[in-house]
Amino acid sequence: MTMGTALIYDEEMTKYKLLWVDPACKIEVPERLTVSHEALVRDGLAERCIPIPVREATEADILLVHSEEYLEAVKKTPYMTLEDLKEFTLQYGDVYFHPNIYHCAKLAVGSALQLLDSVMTGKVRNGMALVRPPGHHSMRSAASGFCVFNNVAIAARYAKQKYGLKRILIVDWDIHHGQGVQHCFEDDPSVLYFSWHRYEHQKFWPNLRESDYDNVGKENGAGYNINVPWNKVGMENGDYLSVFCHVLLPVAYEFCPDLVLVCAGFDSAIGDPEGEMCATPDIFAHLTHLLMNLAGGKLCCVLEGGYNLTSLPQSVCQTVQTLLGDPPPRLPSLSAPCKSALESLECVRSAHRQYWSCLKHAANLPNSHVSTKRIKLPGEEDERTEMGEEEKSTEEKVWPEPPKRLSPPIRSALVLPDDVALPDRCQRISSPEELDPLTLSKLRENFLKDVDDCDALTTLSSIITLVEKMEKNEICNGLAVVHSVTMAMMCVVQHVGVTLSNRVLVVCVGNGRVPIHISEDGKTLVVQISSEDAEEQTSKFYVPVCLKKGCSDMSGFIQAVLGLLLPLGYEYEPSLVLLVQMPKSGVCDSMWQQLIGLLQCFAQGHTLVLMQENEKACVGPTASTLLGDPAPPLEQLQAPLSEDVEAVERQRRRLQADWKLLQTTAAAGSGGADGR
Ligand code: Q9C
Ligand code: ZN
Repeated sequence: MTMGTALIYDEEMTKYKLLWVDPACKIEVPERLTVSHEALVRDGLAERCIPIPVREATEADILLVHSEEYLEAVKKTPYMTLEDLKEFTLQYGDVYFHPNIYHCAKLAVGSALQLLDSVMTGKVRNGMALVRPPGHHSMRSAASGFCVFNNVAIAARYAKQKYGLKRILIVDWDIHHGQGVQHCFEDDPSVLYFSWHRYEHQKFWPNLRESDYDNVGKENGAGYNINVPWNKVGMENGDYLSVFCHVLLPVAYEFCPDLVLVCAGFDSAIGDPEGEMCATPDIFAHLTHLLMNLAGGKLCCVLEGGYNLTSLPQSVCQTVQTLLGDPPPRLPSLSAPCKSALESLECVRSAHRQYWSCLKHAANLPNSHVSTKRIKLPGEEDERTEMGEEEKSTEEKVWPEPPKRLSPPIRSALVLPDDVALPDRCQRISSPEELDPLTLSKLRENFLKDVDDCDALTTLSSIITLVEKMEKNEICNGLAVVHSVTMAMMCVVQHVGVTLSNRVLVVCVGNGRVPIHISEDGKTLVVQISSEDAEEQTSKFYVPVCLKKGCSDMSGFIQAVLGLLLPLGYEYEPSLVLLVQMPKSGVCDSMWQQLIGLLQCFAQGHTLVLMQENEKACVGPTASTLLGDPAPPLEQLQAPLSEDVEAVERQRRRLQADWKLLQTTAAAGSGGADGR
């Protein structure tokens, strides 16, 4: 198993700057890199990474994407006078040149390639390259938007050429549209490009018609370019997560990439003068985590934008700490997606429904009242803000610094029968710590009154010990292999409910009655994926998903996980996740591992897995994923059965009034319930 996170940084890339007055370019400063790197050092993250040296890209590398004429022109810039540089700069938009920028641009490309090589040769699992200049705006023959060479586009071409990769996913979470990347791969089905970007009906830079949602790619590449235009500023965490759950992740799992590259711009974070969005730095922990189990964990993040010198380093730290394997922090009080975000979501899903089987059930045409192209009528109100333009741009946003993410001393602890060997790197809980007499007698009374089984009591007590240590953050997660998962499930839910004002997300995989009283107090939210029809249920806290072939059907299963379970979990915000594998569930190891990996985005990674004694073969894979190893990739998925798609959709529609993150359209009345 390849582990480790690469960090690529070289001070040399801070050694160029704007030499004249240009308001459009003054935000792109060397300090962007120094503050980011210093924050990684200060938080003890840099020392946990594997440092990889930069290199200069070769001409052959650069020519993978750029024209010879352009390379020759840029090559001359180190020898130009200030006047020549200004003049040279003028032919491009929102970019500046400096005598040292050509050198830095070669290092930026070389950094991306060093990162890629380290990941592809198995030296590290994943990594981050802190580079200047950024890349995603530069075109075959043009600099643009602070970018000289297209670092990530070159890396993708290089990966195809050198390693023969068949499918590469590029996720561009920078707040600008990476039109250079889009253009490079628009007819190429082997590179799936996803970008969200501030658009405002084409009023925002780079003001291109082809940045809109209906630009889906050309020829063989049709369907492999996904644009999510934001038509309002102020988008929040819930808006970003909604697009991940309902567009990017389903398509990404269907695409099944060999490698994921991220155009990691942090101008999409709060406080950024360009983006003017309101997502907090800790959202990047989640965006990163959600991508970390694709492609067997091969994930390369390359810095693009990010101009607020407070939110940028915070966002970089969140990203790198997650790459290192620490579970993401809790995201309290997520807001529902706003109406404008839902309009964009609806349009994107509709534009792509003919290309992706996971989106086949999406609304065919956006609601007639929805048009992201519509130009605002005079006098029509802006729903997001009543402030005038000047006021808006001068007001400084404030947000709390993300709290330090403290990892518990023990990552994974197991409660196992004596005849099951303890997997490496785990701790066994064999003798429960002394439980208080009240807990013990309750255990006896509730669960063991007719079983005179001293082993069972020890097991249940050990599980309680494990849960208590998770609550105290002494242990991150755990696995218990038990004689009866139903009894253990009851025991945990009762115990947690009694001791704290907690919420438990119970995820049941497989058939069988869930022995939990569903009350409307919200102490538990149960999601069960099975082949049994339980749809007469009406509680918002019990979500049965019935798949025709049960949990052995990967396409239906992943659809339910991404489109239902993830948004529900984010909105519910549990303090503990209880994942139960019911007897004879039929779930295959790789799907099970993907599920465990994804669930670690909740409750600071506090997941307790329960499995039945006769599933011993699954202990190793389960423990590995709990420890943070990447889940093996699912093979390319078949189209899900239409019955299954409908079953997932029925639950989504039933619940979307109560759980706003399940919304995928801006249909009248469904969006903006809180006025957003
Ligand atoms: N309001 C990247 O983030 N436009 N480039 C500036 C001033 C140019 C951004 C206009 C923005 C380029 C990599
Ligand atoms: Zn940007």
